[in-house]
Amino acid sequence: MTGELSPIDKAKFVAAKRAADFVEDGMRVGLGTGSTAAWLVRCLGEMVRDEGLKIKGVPTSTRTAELARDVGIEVISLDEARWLDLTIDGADEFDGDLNLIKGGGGALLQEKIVATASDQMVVIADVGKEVETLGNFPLPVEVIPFGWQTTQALIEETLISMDVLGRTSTLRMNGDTPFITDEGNHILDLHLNRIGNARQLALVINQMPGVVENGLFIDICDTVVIGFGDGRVELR
Ligand code: ABF
Repeated sequence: MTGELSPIDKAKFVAAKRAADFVEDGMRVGLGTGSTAAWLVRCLGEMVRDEGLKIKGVPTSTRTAELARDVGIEVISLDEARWLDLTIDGADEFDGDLNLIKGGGGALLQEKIVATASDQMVVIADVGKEVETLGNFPLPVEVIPFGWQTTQALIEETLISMDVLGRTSTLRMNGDTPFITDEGNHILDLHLNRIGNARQLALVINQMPGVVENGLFIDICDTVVIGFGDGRVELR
């Protein structure tokens, strides 16, 4: 499954492989999105095929749903599962309190709903995602297309009033057209540099009309499995 991997892919793979140990027979498992989560889905597919592992997977994107079915994992919807034992997902940044920025892959809304509906959330990440303070990675905010420029202006004005360092935001594009999420929305990426009070910012952004969800995951993650390019793994 792995062949010759670059150090970054090896780091993602070993984190995913270690996190697969959290999965037990009979579990309902939230399946994350992104290249690290894709390794996890492939690992679980192997366990289903070779070890007879029986799980039901709830994917966090159409991409992950396709991959999960391809590797032989039984896929169900969140409404069928209602509650999950465990979610394993990637992240764009994590800090010492295990707070996260997610949404670089554009699936933050389903990812947050699924993670919140889980007894336990395990994040898998290469060591490059570890930061002292969140915010170097642009913060994704999912907004409805109607009046998105007005929503963007409101967000920027609010950032100024909150004295947040970086205040620019950009509409995420897919070539020449706006990126469209699985729910048919747009994404604004906020270039903040450093987020002093992530908890407060997450609440303030989510109160604005037009905002569907933001990529700050506060107090949701229980464990981070960190992979290194030399094959080492650490748990936080
Ligand atoms: C998802 O995929 C995210 O929320 C995050 O944006 C991204 C991480 O991607 P990768 O694992 O490819 O770095 O988990």
